[in-house]
Amino acid sequence: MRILFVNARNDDEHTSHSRNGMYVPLGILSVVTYAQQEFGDRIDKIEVIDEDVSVLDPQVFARFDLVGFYATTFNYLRTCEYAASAKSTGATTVLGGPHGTVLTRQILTNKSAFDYVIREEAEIPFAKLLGHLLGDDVPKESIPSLGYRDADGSVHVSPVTHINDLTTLPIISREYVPMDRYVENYHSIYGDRADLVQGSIFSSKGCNWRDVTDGGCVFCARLEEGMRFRPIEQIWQEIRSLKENYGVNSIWDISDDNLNAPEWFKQFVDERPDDLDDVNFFIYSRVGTVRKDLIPYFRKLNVEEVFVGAESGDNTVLKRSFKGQSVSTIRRATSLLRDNDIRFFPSFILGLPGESKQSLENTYDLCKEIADLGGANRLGVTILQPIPGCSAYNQTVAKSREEGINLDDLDEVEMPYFERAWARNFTEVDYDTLCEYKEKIDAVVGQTMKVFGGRTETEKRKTA
Ligand code: B12
Ligand code: SF4
Repeated sequence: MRILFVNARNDDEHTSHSRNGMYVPLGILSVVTYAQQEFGDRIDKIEVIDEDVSVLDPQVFARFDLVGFYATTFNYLRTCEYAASAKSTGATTVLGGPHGTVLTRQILTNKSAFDYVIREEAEIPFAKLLGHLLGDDVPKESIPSLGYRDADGSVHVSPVTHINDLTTLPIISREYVPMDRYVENYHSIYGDRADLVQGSIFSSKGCNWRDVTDGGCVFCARLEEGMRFRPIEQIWQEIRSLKENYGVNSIWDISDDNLNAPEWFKQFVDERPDDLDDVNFFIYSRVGTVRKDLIPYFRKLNVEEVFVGAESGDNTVLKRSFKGQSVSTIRRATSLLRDNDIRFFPSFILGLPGESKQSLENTYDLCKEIADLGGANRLGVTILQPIPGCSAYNQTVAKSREEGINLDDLDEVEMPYFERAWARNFTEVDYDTLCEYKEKIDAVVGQTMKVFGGRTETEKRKTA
């Protein structure tokens, strides 16, 4: 069996992320590592093409029997094109990742290019599917998280979703991707950080806040329920191997919220082996969990920067977004970090529920205030995108249904429609006003800091 995994580059209409091509596709690599461990010699070869760092020539599909694709909503159309191309050479195709997880039924109904869709965490379901395809006694119906079509075209989606026990998975291998290219891309954007060799890991899955609020922040499309942690010893072992094999000296922990369980975090820091005390970290946190007692631990871990979801400078909007924080908690967290010389990267979202001219003004003021405060040298501002998997997407679909527009059966999500429909129905301003404020914030904050968060349509037209 010859297997190829593909992460297609983003569809043309979507701008790419500030960190595209700088971090390896951990999800694909985890599925590959597990498959290799379970099947060893029964697999003739496994290759990975990450189009964020390599070019894919569709002729390549002819060399493989099975092609697996990772898709978000933003590279889904290109993924469909590639899957059709792979199918035309006789390969079996499998789709995984967030888009297929949310829209499994729609995809299998509308796109014959995909033979299988695996929802959520795929290490074990993919290995079972591989067993099935290799002729082992593994009926398709028994495979958790699997969606497929029967001979008569009817769609089946397993009612059982497999949830990984994170203590049993192997360390993710990076040997399938060109590690040096991610580092080159990082240096080309962050020229002042030529000393930094970055690598990513995940220490946990899940977010407490999402669990206690039944879905969490209105824009969040992260899917896993419940909190799970990897063994601390294994995480440090993985970091050691990144350091030894690739010279990594800076870790981005992509977990949903690194301070979900402060006591776990403290233990993680305390168990850091001495030979890794020169590695630094970029971590994520909700503002509420940036606490005084954690500051010494940030120091001990060499935390370079804390990404904090500030989101808005308006309390009403924050409340309606189920964010669980207020402007004063944002101020408290940013000041605490600044006062302790720990850099932070605040991000804001425009177009939250109930957004008005006044709330946009409040956000504009808070962005300026944070820029003046010091302590951050970059800031993110985006306009809310109702992506499949988040509550804003479900609300937009439901509202459109009321208006006689059926979006329930679609697998292709036209983001400009969703963005506008969301702004029209759930905010007090129109989409153009959101763009206007994004440009205003970019302009004022951009005088002293790097601003991320994509371009508005006016800006795209200017450079077209
Ligand atoms: C790290 C990350 C990134 C990195 C990606 C680095 C890389 N090359 O992978 C960067 C910063 C570049 C990035 C960019 C973007 N991201 Co991002 N990202 C994440 C994040 C935080 C973690 C993903 C991760 O690595 N998890 C750890 C691994 C082990 O798990 P996993 O990826 O979920 O993989 C499992 C399954 O998906 C599945 N699987 C994965 N691959 C495959 C392949 C096959 C064949 C199969 C069968 C299964 C399978 O099995 C895996 C193992 O269990 C998630 C949030 C989250 N918690 O998932 C958002 C997330 C995936 N990103 C998201 C988005 C929207 C984007 C952007 C489009 C943002 C933008 N506006 O530009 C871009 C574009 C990326 C693209 N090419 O499409 C959304 C996707 C929502 C959606 N419906 O599409 C998420 C869910 C965050 C959110 N907004 O809520 N992202
Ligand atoms: S955006 Fe962050 S804090 Fe909010 S629910 Fe998602 S992971 Fe949790």
